[in-house]
Amino acid sequence: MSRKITNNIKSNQFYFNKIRDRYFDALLNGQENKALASINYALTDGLDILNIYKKLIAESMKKIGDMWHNNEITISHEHRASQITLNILTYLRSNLVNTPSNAPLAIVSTVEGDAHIIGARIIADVLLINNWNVDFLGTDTPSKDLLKFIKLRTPELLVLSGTLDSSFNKCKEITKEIKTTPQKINVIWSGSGITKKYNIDKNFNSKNLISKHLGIETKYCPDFLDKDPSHTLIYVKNLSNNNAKQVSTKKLMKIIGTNIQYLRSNKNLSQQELATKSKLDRTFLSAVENGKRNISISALQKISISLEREIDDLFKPLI
Ligand code: B12
Repeated sequence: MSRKITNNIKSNQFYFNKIRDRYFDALLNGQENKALASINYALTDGLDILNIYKKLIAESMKKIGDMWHNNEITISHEHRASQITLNILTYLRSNLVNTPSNAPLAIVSTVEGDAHIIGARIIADVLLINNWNVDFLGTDTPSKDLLKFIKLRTPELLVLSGTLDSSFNKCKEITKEIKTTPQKINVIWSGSGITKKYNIDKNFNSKNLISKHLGIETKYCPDFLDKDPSHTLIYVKNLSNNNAKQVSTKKLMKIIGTNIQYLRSNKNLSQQELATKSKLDRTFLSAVENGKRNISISALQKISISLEREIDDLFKPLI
């Protein structure tokens, strides 16, 4: 495959599948160097980090899991693949994270009884890469101790990952405790134990929706629920935007950028596809999405038409 791939090819399923299969083969055969090489290949080609986590790493681990459950490989093969994946995550983290010391704090953990670390670790790393300080507690944190720790550390955000069906009740208990205290902590949960059981395939950004869907009293609900780390990241980015009383130009640029990114990803469009559709340059669109470039009304109009939304929709945080 040519190294000079275009953005269109990068968003192409064939391209993803090819690199994912290389990564998967390396995991299956215990070849850490090859696994790392395929991730570096994707990075050099400019594949964005969220897609590396979601499409290469998570999908490959799920494939390994299916083989284990079908008795095609042993649990030792699975353990080896999980360890290689954790090493790769450490490699990515050490290359991409440079969190400022005054960044807000998030606590990320799985719940009591749940030993599945990789989903939680991906979310922790996504937050770190996006300038959060993260206390990552790993797996199987006893609820009592977690609650004590939260009181001590007073984070802005608590992220719970639940992979087992039984994790749902643990998430519920912890959230109820937290929402009963005067501390104002945003709580988000996800993980396949919750999203599969409750059939969550879109984001739930209002407590009323979450309450209805999960059958939990609104005041004890998590603040956001989605299976996709990208949407969660957008929600998290908007946490500070939502608190703004008077919106500065800089904040408005951030809100507009985040909204465009959110609506684009909901339509499954790559940056290049949206830029082409709107007759704009991709690098310009990327800077706008990151809140780094001021955008003219005519360019905003083109984008809102491509996204099939009213232009006004782009000015207030959508999630
Ligand atoms: C690897 C694995 C293990 C390893 C874990 C190793 C480790 N260090 O993590 C080991 C061997 C320990 C294990 C044990 C068990 N496992 Co297991 N395991 C898996 C497997 C194969 C892969 C999990 C994984 O890492 N996936 C890759 C990650 C990246 O995906 P993910 O966790 O879904 O995370 C993604 C999203 O869900 C999301 N996400 C996750 N958390 C969060 C949080 C937020 C806020 C957001 C936004 C998103 C998000 O983002 C991630 C990236 O997209 C799955 C099979 C599968 N198809 O998933 C079974 C699976 C999870 N295991 C299962 C079971 C039943 C068990 C055992 C009970 C088996 C047994 N009989 O002993 C034990 C339980 C141990 C325990 N106490 O937890 C079941 C769970 C069924 C259920 N719903 O309850 C599964 C689904 C297998 C199956 N099909 O039955 N397991």
